[in-house]
Amino acid sequence: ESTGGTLYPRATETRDLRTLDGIWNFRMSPLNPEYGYRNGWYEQDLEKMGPIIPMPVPASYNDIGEDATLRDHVGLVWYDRRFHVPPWWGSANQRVWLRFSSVHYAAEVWINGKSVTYHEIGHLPFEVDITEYVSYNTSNLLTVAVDNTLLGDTVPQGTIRDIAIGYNKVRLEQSYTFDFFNYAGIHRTVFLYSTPQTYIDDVIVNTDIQGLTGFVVYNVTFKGPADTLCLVQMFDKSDAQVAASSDCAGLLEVGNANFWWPYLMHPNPGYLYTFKATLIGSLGEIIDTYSQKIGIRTVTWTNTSVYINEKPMYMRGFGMHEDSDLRGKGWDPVLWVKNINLLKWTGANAFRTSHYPYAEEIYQLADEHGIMIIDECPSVDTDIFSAALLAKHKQSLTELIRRDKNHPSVVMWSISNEPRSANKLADAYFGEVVRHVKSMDLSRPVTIAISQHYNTDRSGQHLDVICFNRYNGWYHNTGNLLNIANNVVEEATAFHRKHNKPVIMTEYGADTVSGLHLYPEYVWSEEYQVALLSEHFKAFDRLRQAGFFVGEFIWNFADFKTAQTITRVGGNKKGVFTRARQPKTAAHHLRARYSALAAAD
Ligand code: GCB
Repeated sequence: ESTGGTLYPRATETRDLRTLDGIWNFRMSPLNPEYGYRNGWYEQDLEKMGPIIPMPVPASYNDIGEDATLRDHVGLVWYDRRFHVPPWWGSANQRVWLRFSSVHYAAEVWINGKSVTYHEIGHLPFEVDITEYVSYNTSNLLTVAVDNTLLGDTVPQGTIRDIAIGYNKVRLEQSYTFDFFNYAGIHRTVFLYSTPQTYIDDVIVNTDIQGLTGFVVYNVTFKGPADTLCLVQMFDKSDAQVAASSDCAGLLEVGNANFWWPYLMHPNPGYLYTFKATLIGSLGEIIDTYSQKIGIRTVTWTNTSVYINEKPMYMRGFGMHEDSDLRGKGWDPVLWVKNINLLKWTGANAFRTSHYPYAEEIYQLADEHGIMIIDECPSVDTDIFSAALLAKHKQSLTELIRRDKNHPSVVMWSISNEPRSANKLADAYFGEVVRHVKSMDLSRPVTIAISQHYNTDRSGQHLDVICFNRYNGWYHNTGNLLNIANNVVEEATAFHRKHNKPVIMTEYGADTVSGLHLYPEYVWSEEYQVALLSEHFKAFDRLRQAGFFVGEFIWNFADFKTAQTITRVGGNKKGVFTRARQPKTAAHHLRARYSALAAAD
């Protein structure tokens, strides 16, 4: 049985943890998708059956080799490795869990030749109890088949066609409309961990505030005998216990609480408590424990404003990507600690996980630093609106909300980026998606990054906050800086008038080749990017006076890789940082604005 991998794996006094990260064996499957299956690639070591290449995990496989067929491969690839399970896990009667934090796009997993789980949709974790499949006194073979194929009902959607590559030969070509490279592989950490037979299965935390008091409404769920008891404790930063309860579900009260504040709405942003749950058996013995960091804060909204802890907030940030040289979308702590440092250096207080859920460690960093997140599901350029797509779209949100519900940094759900929402079917479709999100979480506003005209869009009426993307001075009126400020003010105002909801601009920007200087400002130059930013800043200042505008997000934080087209020079160059995370002139310009806003918070 495969579950959502709800809790981030942690070692505790009752749980052991190791990662299976490292260098795995890897083989591309030939065009025929059945080939590896028919030849039993899942039941023997890949290296015994033919040529393999070493493949780092976690990483995208695309940019590791020197061969375009690996980069552009469509269909199945196979990974395997051997691992040992500590014998004491067996003698202590522990369950053995295998958890993938993300495999893009679909994965089937075998242990010692037996299929143990299948998961579809990238960027989201899945896990399986493999206790009955593992051996303790020999090594175990772990095999993963990964399929990167995107079709009309995958999230996100794509199209596949055969293209001729010579006499009687074809290869598959994947196309998609979204603007980032469809990197694939085992993208995040693979965990092997143990729990007791009776174990904590989920912890749900919601917080509220009243004056100086914080309230934590919690629910600890477990698998095991119904008469299992709970102990719940909260500790502050200095490890002093501030609240406790012996109910598995209940309410904790923290007097004089340190609330979680965004950077820099408070001198001490990102304050986190430790929430510890313990299962206790009938003899008073400790059965299982699990700890996680939580923040006490509220998010509320009206038709003009969004509030954190009852204080109006204004988001200043970035659209981003999980993207870097060589690693593609592979989780990389070096990259992300650097990214967070750069975010804070600019004075930003927010980012959107455009256009898919990011690695869980990134949300943990954001929690600690007080960075707000608009958490986006993997549905980008949503189109066609079939029942099959709707089911999968809802599934992606089920898994996203299960995974991220306790992060104080997550202040909004984005259920799509740039859907083709002028389509008649979009109304009912997004109505249903929003209902689904609300059935899981009422504590955060729901949004979509809309690109359709406010008159033709059929999604906005379902949302709590309107986000819109617009490329004035770039795709519209290329090279013309003069109308930007007025256009932005008019469009944001029109969205607000139509829906009577708070409005955020989630994308604007200009492709910029680092080092290209052209004056007077000319497209693709650093000067043009700076000037285009300045015009948007004028609009944002006017909109803030108008009283319904709650955030600005430049596109993009850093340059990133895309599919090959004649409009992308080595990828999308709208970053204010290069792909190597060095500032373009615009980064300094943006920093001056964001820092001034931060100082006025
Ligand atoms: C958009 C998309 C984003 C693209 C960007 C661009 O509207 O949401 O994914 O990268 O435009 O630069 O074209």
